[in-house]
Amino acid sequence: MSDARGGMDATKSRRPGPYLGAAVRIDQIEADARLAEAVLRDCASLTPEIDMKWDALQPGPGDWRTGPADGLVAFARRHGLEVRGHTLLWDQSTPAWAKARLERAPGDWKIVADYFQAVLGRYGDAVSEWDVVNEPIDSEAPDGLRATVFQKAYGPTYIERALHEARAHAPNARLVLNDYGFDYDNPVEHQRRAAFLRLLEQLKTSGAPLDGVGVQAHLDLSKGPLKREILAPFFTRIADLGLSIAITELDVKEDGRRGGVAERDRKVADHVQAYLDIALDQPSVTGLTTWGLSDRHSWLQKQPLHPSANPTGMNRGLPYDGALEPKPVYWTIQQAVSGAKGPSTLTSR
Ligand code: 9MR
Repeated sequence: MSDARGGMDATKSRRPGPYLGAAVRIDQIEADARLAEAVLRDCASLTPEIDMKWDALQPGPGDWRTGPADGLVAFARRHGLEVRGHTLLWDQSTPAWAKARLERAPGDWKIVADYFQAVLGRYGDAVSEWDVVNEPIDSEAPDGLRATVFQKAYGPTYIERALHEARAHAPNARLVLNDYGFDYDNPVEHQRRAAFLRLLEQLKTSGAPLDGVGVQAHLDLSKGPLKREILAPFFTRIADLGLSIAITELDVKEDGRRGGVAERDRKVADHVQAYLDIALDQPSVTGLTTWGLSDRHSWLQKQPLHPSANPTGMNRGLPYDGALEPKPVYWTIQQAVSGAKGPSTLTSR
């Protein structure tokens, strides 16, 4: 493995900075040489956007489809990149057959144990960090925990059990809980932060093998300014528990999508700058992953628009535009992570 912490150009680093990574799909990398070039130029870490989810790996009980995940892992290995394993347990990516079993036989842990054994057995050496549970928080639930199929089958201790199970099969990987909605100053996100911190404290107190957290950071220009007084203490509380923090799914949803492209791109870049100014001040932040590289592949293109938004064209919330040209936010991210100063300093890894 390369030194992931060196980022794209370690010689320009202000300090050994956090790694830079992106969510990718191997079919898109293979189909598009410019995307592959961008991945290799910018990334020290890859997250499979889809291919390591349970419904992708095992759509039927005996039906394993590991081709794409194997391909991604092989690509990462070939180029000395880290892989973030995303994700072992996520309600939304649990295949229907597994959900049915969990509902039929609540309390029977074997289905999770078998799945972890198979996946961690296959990818254990290749993956440095696992999102063991994805999106466990629900601000509206009385205990702050989402009523997932796992919560219903096993009760709230499913998270702790999942961490122990993961540790048994992946002794060296960093084990992480990953969630969204921690970024803004509004009542829902305030409750989400509080519920997440409560969960982390409980897990540390009970001795669960939790190494870090993933803060997704799906930013949204309509949700108002990012506030240091809100975000910095949140990161500090996590760090004080001895946990590392990875920013795992950074992107920006635009609000109006109106005005010229330059103006829109500046707003996106300024928002990310504000976020990274706060987040990267926290030394426990180990890495920064964007949820895709090019707007062309962004999940946000399929999301409902804000009511006032211009319905034509793309959301411009990732480092590269739809034609794989870097935008201002690309340089904001490069500079924040590695100290690079602008287009003239772009160098290959
Ligand atoms: O971007 C991903 C999209 O292409 C998939 O259809 C979807 C379901 O697998 O997952 C999206 O990624 C999500 C990630 O796994 C967890 N956090 C929210 C991301 C955006 O929905």
